[in-house]
Amino acid sequence: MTNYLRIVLATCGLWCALACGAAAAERMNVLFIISDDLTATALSCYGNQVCQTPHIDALAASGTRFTRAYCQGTYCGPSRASLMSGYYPHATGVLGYKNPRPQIGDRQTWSQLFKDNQYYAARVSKIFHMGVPGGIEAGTDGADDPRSWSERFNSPGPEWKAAGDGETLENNPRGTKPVVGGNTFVVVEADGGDEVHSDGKTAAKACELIAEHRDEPFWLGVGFVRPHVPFVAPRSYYPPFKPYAQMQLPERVENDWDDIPTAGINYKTSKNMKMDLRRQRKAIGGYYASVAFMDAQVGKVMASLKDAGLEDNTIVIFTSDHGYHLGEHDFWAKVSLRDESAAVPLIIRVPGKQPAVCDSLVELLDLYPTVASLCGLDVPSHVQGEDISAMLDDPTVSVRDAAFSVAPMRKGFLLREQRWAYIQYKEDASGGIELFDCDADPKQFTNLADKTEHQDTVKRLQAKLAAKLAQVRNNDLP
Ligand SMILES: [Ca+2]
Repeated sequence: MTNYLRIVLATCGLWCALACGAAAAERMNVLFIISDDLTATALSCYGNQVCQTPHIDALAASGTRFTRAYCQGTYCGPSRASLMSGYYPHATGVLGYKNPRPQIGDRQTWSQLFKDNQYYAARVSKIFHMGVPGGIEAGTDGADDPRSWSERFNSPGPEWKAAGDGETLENNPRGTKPVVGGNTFVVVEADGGDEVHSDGKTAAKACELIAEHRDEPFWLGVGFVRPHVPFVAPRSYYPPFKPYAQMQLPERVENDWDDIPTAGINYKTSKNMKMDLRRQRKAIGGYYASVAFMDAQVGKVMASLKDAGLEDNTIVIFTSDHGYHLGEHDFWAKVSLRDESAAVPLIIRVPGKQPAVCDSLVELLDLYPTVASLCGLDVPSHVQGEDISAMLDDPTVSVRDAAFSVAPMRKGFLLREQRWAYIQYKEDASGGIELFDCDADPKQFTNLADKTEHQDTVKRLQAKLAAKLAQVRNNDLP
């Protein structure tokens, strides 16, 4: 009997060792890198000829790069609350700058699911909303959700107060205004190195955490705040974009605003920001320098992953919370539902999978169920996104025929199909409608919503949008 027991115990021990070893091998880490206010059009892997982003390009070349990924809200608060909670903004009602915890109760956020499954779940800097630059200057937690993390780290930085040569471009036509804080177009060519700034500190902390936690499964969120305004970067990132006069403004057409409903004129424009052509060109150069600086920080984090020997055991995601206008239609910044603002860069690299470019429509909301399923975790039933992991094996796979995004600040809704972009303002469309044929008019210059021959398409998409919104609101929340 004793011998029998010994054999049984030994067999159990061996089985446990094998099973646990196999489980550990399957427990891939997750490295989630999110930039702030980054338009895909500013990245060289998405075709930009001026702004070179070699580190993000390298990630794209070794992963799947999505060309039609859309955010669910076109500014920080709702977009981040949505992708982390798994709910669309109109499901939770988080349309502003709050975390979604009061609305979701005990339901798990994306990182919390991993934390609850024995992962080390940490964030460095901005994952849920944080005010930039104010919250970054203060080094505070912003609209964070403490239950999402095992540990969290902020990265205070000087932002617009950084020493160097600064200029306020916005609402400063006479050039008399000093460099200011807030949500303002300011460019600072900063003295000193990367480590002076929030993103330099974020990269350093992320590298440290990867080395420290290399022997346990982790979900690490790394939030860079550039290229969000103020455009602040060390001087060394500026030479490719100077003199600023060489920066090319986007193609513009006469009377472009004539067919855009009032609500569709973006909240920041060349006109209301009083930016002349010199300032517009400098805004583009300053934005690009911030992107190049952020790209260099991505490179440091990727190098630390390689140094830790974790490249073959870590899913890497790179994205932004929404896009950005750099002068298209004389629009600047975010909020708009045009492609430059509602689309996001998205790269997903899963060990063992072939690099690819995927043109299928995807949403940031899809990250939570996709990454959870890739890591073998049960996806909570509340999650409203789709599992797109099949696209990582075959980029021709499609799981949705439209992406859905909102701009609550303008009561705007976007339904983006492969061909059509349908935008309406107010739920009854009384604030106006825009319809673009993105095959014929990829830069969205001609609003077809009033054209007789397109009334069937308008009606179809209006009904489809109403059905989508009803589906979003039909959920398990009280
Ligand atoms: Ca943002």
